[in-house]
Amino acid sequence: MVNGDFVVKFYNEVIAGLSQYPKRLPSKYFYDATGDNLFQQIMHSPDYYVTRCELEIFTTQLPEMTKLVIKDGSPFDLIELGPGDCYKSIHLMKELTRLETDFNYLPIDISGAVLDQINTTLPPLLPNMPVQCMNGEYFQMLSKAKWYSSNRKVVLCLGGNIGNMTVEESHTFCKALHKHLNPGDLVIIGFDLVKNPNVIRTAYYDREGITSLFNLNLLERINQELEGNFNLNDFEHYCSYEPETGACKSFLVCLADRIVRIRNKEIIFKKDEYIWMEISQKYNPGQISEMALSNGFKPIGNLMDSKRWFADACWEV
Ligand code: AVI
Repeated sequence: MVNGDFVVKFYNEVIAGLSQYPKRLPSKYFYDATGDNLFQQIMHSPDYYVTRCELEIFTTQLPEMTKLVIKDGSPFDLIELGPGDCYKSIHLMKELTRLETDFNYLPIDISGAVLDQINTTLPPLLPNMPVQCMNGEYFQMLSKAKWYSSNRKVVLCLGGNIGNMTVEESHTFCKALHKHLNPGDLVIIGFDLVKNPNVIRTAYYDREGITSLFNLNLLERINQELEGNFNLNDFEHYCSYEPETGACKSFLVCLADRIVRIRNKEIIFKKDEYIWMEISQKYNPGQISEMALSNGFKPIGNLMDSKRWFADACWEV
C-alpha cells in the first residue's frame, strides 16, 4: 500500500473507532518505529512471559515440530505471517537446513522495513535457503504464494498474534486461512493459554510501565501522522483480565473532560471515559481444537512449553 492510501485508511479507522461508544482504537497501528522498539522491550521484559514460552517450544521441541513439518519429505514452502525478526522461526529454519530439507522461506508482512531486515539478516545465516519476501496483506500474499510454487504449504502464525483478535474475528481469520490452503497443508498457530490470572495481568501491566508507553505511543502516532493534538498526560493505561472469558484488555482512561482534535474532526472525551486499545485473548486447549474443527482444520497436536503457558497448535488442512 502506498503511503497516501495508508494514511487515509489509518485516519478513517481512527475516526471510526473514536466515534464509537465505547471508544476503540485498532491495536494493529501500535507498530510504528517507536512501537516496534517498545514491543521489543516488552518481549524481553521479566513480566511478559509469552515470547520466552514460545521460544522454549522452538528450542526444545524441534524434533516433534520438524517431523510434522517435513511430513512425507516432499518439498514445501514455509510461509510466515508477520515474521518480525524471525526470533523464534529461525530455530526451525536452521534445523530444517541442518536436516537438508527441500524448502523455501516466504515471510509475509505489510511492513517493507521488516522484510528488508530479513533480506539482510537471513542470507548470511542460511545461505542455501531460498527466501522470497512478500510485502502486503496476509491473504492477498497467500493467494500470490500459490503462483510462486505448487509445493505444499506450511504456514506459521506465531507470537500469539491471533490473540489480538476477538474470538469471533479469529474464527473469521481461520476460515479465510483454510480457504487459501489445500489438503495436506499444515498451519502452526501460537495461542497464549489461560493460566493464573495474576500472571496474565502482570504481563500486560508490567512493573516497568513499558506496556503503558506502548499504548500511549498510538496517541503520539496519531498526533504525528494524522495531525492530532492528544496530550498524553491526560491518559492513563488500565488493563483487565477476565478469567471467565480469557479476555485480557488494555485501555487508556481519560483523566479529565477534554476535546481532542484530529485534523478538522473534534472528539469529545468525558473524564474517566476510556478507549479500548487491545485485546489479548487467552485460550484453553479444548477451545483451540474447537477453533480448528469448526473452521475445517484437523488438529494434530499442541506443542507446549514446560509450564504449559503457551501452545503452538499444529493443524492440518
Ligand atoms: C503481538 N501480541 C501477541 C502481543 C500480545 O501479547 O497481545 C502484543 C502486546 N501487547 C501488550 N503486550 C504485548
